[in-house]
Amino acid sequence: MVRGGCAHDCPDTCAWQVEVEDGRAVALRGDPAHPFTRGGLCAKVDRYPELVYHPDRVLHPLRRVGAKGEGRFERVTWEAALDAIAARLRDVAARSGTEAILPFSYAGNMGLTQYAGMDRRFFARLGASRLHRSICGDTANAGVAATNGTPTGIRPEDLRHARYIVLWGTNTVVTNLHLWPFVAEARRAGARVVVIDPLRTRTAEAADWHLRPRPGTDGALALGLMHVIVAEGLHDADYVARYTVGFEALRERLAEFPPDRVAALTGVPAADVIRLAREYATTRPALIRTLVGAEKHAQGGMAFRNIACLPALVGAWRERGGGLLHWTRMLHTDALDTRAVGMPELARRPTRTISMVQIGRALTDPALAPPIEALVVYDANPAVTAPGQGRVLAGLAREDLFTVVHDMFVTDTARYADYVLPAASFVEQWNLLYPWGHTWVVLNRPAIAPRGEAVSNGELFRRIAGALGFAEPAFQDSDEELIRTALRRGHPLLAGVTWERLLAEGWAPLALPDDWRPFAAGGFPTASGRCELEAPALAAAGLDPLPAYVPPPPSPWPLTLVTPKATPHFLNSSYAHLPRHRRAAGAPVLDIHPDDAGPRGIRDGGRVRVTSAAGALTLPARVGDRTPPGVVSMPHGHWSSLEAGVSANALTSDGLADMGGGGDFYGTRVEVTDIPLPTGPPPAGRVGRRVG
Ligand SMILES: Nc1nc2c(c(=O)[nH]1)N[C@H]1C(S)=C(S)[C@@H](COP(=O)(O)OP(=O)(O)OC[C@H]3O[C@@H](n4cnc5c(=O)[nH]c(N)nc54)[C@H](O)[C@@H]3O)O[C@H]1N2
Ligand SMILES: Nc1nc2c(c(=O)[nH]1)N[C@H]1C(S)=C(S)[C@@H](COP(=O)(O)OP(=O)(O)OC[C@H]3O[C@@H](n4cnc5c(=O)[nH]c(N)nc54)[C@H](O)[C@@H]3O)O[C@H]1N2
Ligand SMILES: [Mo]
Repeated sequence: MVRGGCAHDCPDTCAWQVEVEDGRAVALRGDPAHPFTRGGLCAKVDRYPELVYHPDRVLHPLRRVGAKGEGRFERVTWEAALDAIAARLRDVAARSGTEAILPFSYAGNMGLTQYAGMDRRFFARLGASRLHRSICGDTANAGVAATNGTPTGIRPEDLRHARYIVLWGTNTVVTNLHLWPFVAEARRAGARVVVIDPLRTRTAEAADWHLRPRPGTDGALALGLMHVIVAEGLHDADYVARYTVGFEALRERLAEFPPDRVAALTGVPAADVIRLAREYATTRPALIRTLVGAEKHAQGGMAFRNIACLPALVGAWRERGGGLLHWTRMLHTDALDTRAVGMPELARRPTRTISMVQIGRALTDPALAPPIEALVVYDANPAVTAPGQGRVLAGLAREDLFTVVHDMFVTDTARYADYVLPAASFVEQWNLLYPWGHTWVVLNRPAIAPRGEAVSNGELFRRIAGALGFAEPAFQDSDEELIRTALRRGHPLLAGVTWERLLAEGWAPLALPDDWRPFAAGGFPTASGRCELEAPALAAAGLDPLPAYVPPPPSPWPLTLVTPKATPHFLNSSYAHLPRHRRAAGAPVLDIHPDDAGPRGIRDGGRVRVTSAAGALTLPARVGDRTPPGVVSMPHGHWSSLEAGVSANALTSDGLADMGGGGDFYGTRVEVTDIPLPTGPPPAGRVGRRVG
């Protein structure tokens, strides 16, 4: 048995144990002793050896022999691949400068060692363009931090103490499974569970009460709640006076958001706004749980900024289990020596930054100087996961673009690669996991040797650095050494979190006090040291310093498309190509409300055409109340190559949110039209084609 943990981009970061027989990983189970994940794994990874030994795994370097996108490759040696890659990178650098080279990575592997280690050292030293890795969480975090100075809220286990739980734009049962037992525990003790989500998700179905704002209107809903709380004197005047700034200015702003107007803006009935405000303000401890659902909108940052004002207004931070539960990663990055791991000082000069959300634009922008001529993709599958897929694919198809993809499979992105390099699976590599959904550091140690010629991200960039002749000792550190480096800083939160303990036990908690209430008595890490109901720093960034919501301009497209993580069987686009997972998830369908289906002549099960400014696709409709009127939805993650182009991002907008550099793609505007069934005689072409 070898101890490890899951490096997927997921708040749960499960600790697991791998059973190994004759050098083969035969089974995987959750570590029952781990206090947060408690022995459970999810439907994605509970049979992880299926992925490790999958016949489609890339086990050797591949060179493209077909057209871009076609997916035809031949096997080459590592030496040949590295020589060719080094030669091409040198060539691009000589012709157009090193900024013509762009890394594209996200959190396919989100352990510190493999997410932001040797790769960061390599691209800093190379002088490549930087990637703004902002597709997930940055907008939400910027919004929460605008109010509280940090995205960090309470410890997730303390949710069990809450008696009023608002799951705001998060589908806990599907996306954050291991938090659900804590919700259930609180509920057994009498907690009420409220879900705020336009869609009727599995989590909404499991809640006591489901409120359905129109997508992108949470900022207005939060203002409406604050209006009622202050108008009825339900706020905690003592907490507000001691630990916040800007209450009087906020009160004036709230006058603009009475329940009737908020109902008109959000679609949530005024009576429900009032009731939620009263229940939230008068039940203790009251907890709001957010992740990222409400961020992917034009005003997503402001929505989180507004939501984050609520706990301070009612003094919810005072009680254990009260406040905001949002993000724990910052505690880990504060504690670990992430700088010593990534070594940003290897960069000799500043270089430009490209937004990952707008990678399609960057790859196709004729005005971008220098253009991106070489792209190195790892830990990501942007052909499926980046918004505005049409432009992304057009960019990847450019004949003058040199693309290297490091992955375990020939993904839809890898189909466009000049070289595909084999990546190690989680059970084949070292990693230090620093979760964004709990406060336990988890060590992953390799259980088996990498299959074939697969290598970890760390080893990949050591090899490319070697091929380019980078002589700095920074490029000699092993993956294990990077882990020891991260732990070396002596930060108080790492008291007891040692390499030796992690090796022996697999995981260890950040050293937080047992009864940890971060803002029970103020102490917000803002400029003022208080919770900033009015935030002057926002004004400096050209944003409203007060909680705000501005109705969006009218759109020519009548419906809003939300494309969430809807199945427990996919992790973004990962697993969406494995037959068992694909079958379990089912083929994509478009959820549409009868009020929208009826006038369009759309029937349940009938095929529909969905069109947006970015693209169009055809799929079956499911008519019902999973979406409210005006909103349609299809799941995210399906591969275009496997689903005849039915991949959510074919439709999505690649605009930016107001803060943090995230996207606005959950607010994509679309139209849906019925595709009539063929009727009458068969088409002329087929008539008379009888043989004989
Ligand atoms: N099974 C599974 N689990 C996953 C993932 C996965 O792909 N599959 N992905 C992982 C990743 S990368 C992440 S970031 C997390 C994300 O975890 P979540 O944030 O929980 O997931 P999302 O599906 O992005 O969004 C949650 C909900 O927000 C709703 N939503 C959309 N727009 C709005 C809005 O304007 N207001 C409100 N109130 N709600 C809105 C959507 O309908 C959706 O149900 O999940 C992680 N866990
Ligand atoms: N429409 C729509 N678009 C979305 C979202 C949505 O809900 N709707 N969600 C957004 C969010 S929140 C996120 S986080 C992004 C996620 O977008 P991505 O980060 O692109 O996520 P994945 O699709 O999981 O792709 C990760 C890839 O990394 C590979 N991988 C895994 N481990 C390793 C490793 O150790 N090394 C290397 N080199 N590769 C590895 C996997 O095989 C997989 O192909 O998608 C975003 N896009
Ligand atoms: Mo994400």
